[in-house]
Amino acid sequence: MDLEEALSELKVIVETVQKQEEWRGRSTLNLIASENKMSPLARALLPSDFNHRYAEGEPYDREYQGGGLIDLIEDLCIKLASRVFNANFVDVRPISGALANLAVFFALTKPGDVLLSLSIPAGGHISCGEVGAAGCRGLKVYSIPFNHEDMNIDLEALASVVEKAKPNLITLGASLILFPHPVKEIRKIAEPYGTLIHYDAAHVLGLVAGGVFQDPLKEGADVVSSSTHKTFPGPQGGMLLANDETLFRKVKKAVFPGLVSNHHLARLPSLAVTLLEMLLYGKEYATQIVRNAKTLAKALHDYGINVLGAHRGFTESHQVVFEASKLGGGGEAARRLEEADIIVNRNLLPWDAVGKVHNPSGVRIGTQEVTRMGMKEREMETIAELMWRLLIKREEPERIKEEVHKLLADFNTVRYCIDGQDFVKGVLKAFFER
Ligand code: DSN
Repeated sequence: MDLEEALSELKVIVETVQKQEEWRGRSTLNLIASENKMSPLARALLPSDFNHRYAEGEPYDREYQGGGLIDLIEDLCIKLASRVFNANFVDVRPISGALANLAVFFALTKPGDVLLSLSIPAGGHISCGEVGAAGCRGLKVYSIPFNHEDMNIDLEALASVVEKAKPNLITLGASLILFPHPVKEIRKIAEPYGTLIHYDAAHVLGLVAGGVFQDPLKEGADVVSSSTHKTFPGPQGGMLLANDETLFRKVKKAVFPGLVSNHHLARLPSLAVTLLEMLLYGKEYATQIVRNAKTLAKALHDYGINVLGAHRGFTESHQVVFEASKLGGGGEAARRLEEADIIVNRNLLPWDAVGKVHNPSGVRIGTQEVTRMGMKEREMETIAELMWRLLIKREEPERIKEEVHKLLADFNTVRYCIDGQDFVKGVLKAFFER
């Protein structure tokens, strides 16, 4: 390759990043339930020299010299997370939620063991199925029975599956989760068989931090795994929490030296900032996320859209899910919404066959990012109206897009974060001058 060719490729790379900033960063209504925006300070600290360094091991016990400063930051992350989640033990080294799940499977099971988890259509994450991390560990996976009406776990049916399958581990928590899972009740069902309870909190971690959803550890989960960038608005990464030291020692060993060597250090200062911000503003933020989800769900329902969970108040989380068969399917509806710069994802619903993945029946929406940008109940009603006009009244996407941009113009600042202090202003100024 000569320099001229390299420069032309370079131009594509740089322009693509700029376009992403301009389009997804500023010009779309982001309603993907697994995304969020970091605070300006967390974002400013992300591209630091920690990107270039190694720190295998644990704080103050590393394989490399030169790690004193990351020790300080990682130790702070652990202490802050322990406070936010009321957990005796924390590991922030998994670099993703799926890897945190794999660490749990490696620590607490052996090949051939039985795992009960939710199927993907019922909301289970791919890593908890045989096609994902659980299968990589050689686990036999059986589905947790799910009540389609209540959009929650069917406890009676579960009790009989547990009796027959005698699982080694049950994974709760989900990627499609409208209501808290009955952790306490499931622990009672599982206890006689010595079954451990794992809760994947990736989607609801910010709600747990804000105290507005269930507290899985308190309710009886032995270990909680998570990513750190959905309702919890931190950098992309993973986390593990537990209260029992013997169990957690196994989990930590699965992380290192098991699955992670260097754990992508540059995200940790941003994680520490996010934990601090959640200690300050987490309750207010999480409360508004759920209020917004309920308002959006009801408004869509009032427009005749088939929103799930109606008889239970639609949702207790950040998610709103609707059935889109009459709108051409979830894939078709999501594509039409994207034409108007409204970004959602198509989603399998509990009664869908897994093979229906390209045009499943559902659409999943998350309110955490628009809430982060300051939107409240009134804006949720506007969003529902725009969706109705686009999907049901079949107005032109270009026309709706203009209104989406008008709405976004008033919501271009990340809220619920530390931003006014001179010290923070100085950091941000330095970041933008870099
Ligand atoms: N599959 C992602 C989601 O729920 O969107 C999480 O990894």
